[in-house]
Amino acid sequence: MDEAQILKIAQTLDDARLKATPLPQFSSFIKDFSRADAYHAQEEGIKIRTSRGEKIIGLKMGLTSEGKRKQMNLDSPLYGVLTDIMEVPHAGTFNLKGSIHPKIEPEIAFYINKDLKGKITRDDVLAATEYIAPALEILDSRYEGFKYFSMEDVIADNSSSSHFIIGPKCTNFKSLNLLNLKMQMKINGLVLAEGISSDISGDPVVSVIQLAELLSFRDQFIPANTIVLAGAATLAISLEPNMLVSLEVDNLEKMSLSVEE
Ligand code: 0L1
Ligand code: MG
Repeated sequence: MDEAQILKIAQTLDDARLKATPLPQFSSFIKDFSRADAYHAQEEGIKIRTSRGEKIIGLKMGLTSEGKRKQMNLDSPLYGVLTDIMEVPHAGTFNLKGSIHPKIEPEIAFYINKDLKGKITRDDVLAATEYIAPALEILDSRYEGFKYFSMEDVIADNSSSSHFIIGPKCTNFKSLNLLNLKMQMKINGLVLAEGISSDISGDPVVSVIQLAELLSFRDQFIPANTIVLAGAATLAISLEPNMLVSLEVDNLEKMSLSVEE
């Protein structure tokens, strides 16, 4: 695919996001849309956003749970980029205006304070982590129907990222078994999604290792001072007005978000 087509995809997705108007999937009419083209389009989309003044502050891993991959009929983890305006404060309010079909999912975030490049180990990730935190990711696909798209469509659409919320920080995470943290997301007090931290790629730390590896295929890395959303432990739930979403993760402080119209 040539540069002009890639820029057009990035621009079209950016317009769809700003106008909250969904699009048909590009892969339904472009036959040679490769994974490399898709990450290139994602990168161009982020350049459009940073040219307007947004700052890159993080990265997200997506499709990290087996259930989620089956739900979306997609085959492997992917990544996206987080900017400052995507962050909603913990215990704050998310306004649904401007979203197309938003969903929310429970995650664990890592704050990485040293560069992580290429093939890294679990110990490398832990040594580079300043804190972990419970996190909520709000997804919003810019495609019609929010399902059955190809990996390339999703990657170009910045892996369906919309907003994210980082809960209270935990700096003494080294004493925790990060494979065995129960995660419960409640909506208006009812548990609607429940999993365990190992539902995130077998181990949320492995998800960070996979992110460094995916980035290395594009000669990139996880830079110091980056928030990493390691991925969801459960399926995502559609957001509706007047929801109070809370997330409880074993040994971490509870977090919440109010949703309004
Ligand atoms: O963060 C995620 O797991 C989302 C990845 C993209 C698939 C989707 O839109 O649900
Ligand atoms: Mg996610």
